[in-house]
Amino acid sequence: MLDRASICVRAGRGGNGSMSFRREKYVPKGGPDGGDGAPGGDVVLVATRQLHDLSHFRHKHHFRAQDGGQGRGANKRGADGLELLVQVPVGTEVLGVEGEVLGDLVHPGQRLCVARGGEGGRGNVCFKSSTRQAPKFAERGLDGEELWLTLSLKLLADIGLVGLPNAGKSSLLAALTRAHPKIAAYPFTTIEPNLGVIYLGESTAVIADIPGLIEGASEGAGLGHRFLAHIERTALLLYVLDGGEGAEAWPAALGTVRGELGAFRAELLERPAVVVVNKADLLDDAGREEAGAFLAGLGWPAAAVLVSAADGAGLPDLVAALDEVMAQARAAQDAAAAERAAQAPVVLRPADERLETFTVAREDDYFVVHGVQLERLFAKADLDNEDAVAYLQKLIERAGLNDALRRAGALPGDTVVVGEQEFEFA
Ligand SMILES: Nc1nc2c(ncn2[C@@H]2O[C@H](COP(=O)(O)OP(=O)(O)OP(=O)(O)O)[C@@H](O)[C@H]2O)c(=O)[nH]1
Ligand SMILES: [Mg+2]
Repeated sequence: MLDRASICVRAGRGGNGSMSFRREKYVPKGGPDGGDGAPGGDVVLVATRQLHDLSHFRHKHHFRAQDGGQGRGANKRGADGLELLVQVPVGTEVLGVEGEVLGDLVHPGQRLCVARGGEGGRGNVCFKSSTRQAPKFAERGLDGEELWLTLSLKLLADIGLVGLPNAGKSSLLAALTRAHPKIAAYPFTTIEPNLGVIYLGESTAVIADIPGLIEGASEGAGLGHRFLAHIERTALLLYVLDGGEGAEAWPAALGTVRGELGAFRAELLERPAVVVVNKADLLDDAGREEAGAFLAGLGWPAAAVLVSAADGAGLPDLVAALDEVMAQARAAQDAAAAERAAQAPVVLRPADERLETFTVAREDDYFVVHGVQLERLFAKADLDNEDAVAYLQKLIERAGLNDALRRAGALPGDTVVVGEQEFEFA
């Protein structure tokens, strides 16, 4: 099961604006009629239940949306670039290069736009004014956003089975659901998570059986660490202790497992829980009594039950306990989700700024200008076109860039860098 993948997404480039003049019979000099270029398509991730892991990203890493169409004469606008939909399984978390969370796709059909298409350039008809009757330039379209993302799949199980290796977690999954996980008398039989559906009264819940946890699992010992993430989103944890190990072993076993869960995410210790001592069939009367006393003395979990995955003893009680605790846990989860939704959405992109908002910094023998709108303007400009440069000069003069450059010590002939473009200060 592939639960992590890196992909590169690239939105479409905006189409160039067109530089064109009307040509009609008997009209010797038509006015400008170059249409605008269209924006490039976005790259959008969509959650689907059709996929269950990220294996289709194993060999495909690059995703590119369509470019916007170029503007044409007769005021024709280009066609919008089509957005590219990339399907990911429900439960996919999307991380940026720094590991920051960009989004979490938890509902089927949920969408997340991860790369925005570039703006289209304006056609020359836009630059017509009373003093400029025949603008001989148009803007270029902007590149679409391009970035690397990490996709991380976390199973969306309701109940997580946790315990030391060999405690009988997979056996319980098999006894409670129709799943057929591998079961054997040695530790680390389970090497990949197994899922099963359990019927709880009116509702159903998905149980995840993960590899056994050992001391150090939260730092990567055994197999546990990679899979701890899968139980992060469960509403309820079902701790499984090995009855066959005897009463003295249970507190330590529980302590080890809770220690690792707490080291991975402290909040896992607060999660609603049910504890079972499994393999009741291996216990004599005295052992069963000890188990009863141990479970009754625990105090913290919502419920504690003595069961046997082998002969089914105690399982109806366990199902009843899971049903009850699950209902409470779901109510708590819904309340938390409502609270998160009520908080203001995170703004990932800077708000659009004005042309006058920029900074000038001297670096060695050139000057670097940063400003969202200015950079956009330069990226769209064809600096080989005299008329485009003249138009740009007017705008940057008005925005105060020339003054700012002079104040920063720029002299005629110095190089000025704006985004990816350079020009000579005049
Ligand atoms: N007698 C008895 N044996 C059990 C019971 N439950 C599980 N076992 C045995 O215990 C051993 C381990 O069972 P698994 O279900 O593979 O244990 P696990 O916790 O999934 O183990 P890992 O996947 O290695 O972490 C197997 O030999 C099972 O047959 C039970 O209720 N009674
Ligand atoms: Mg197992």
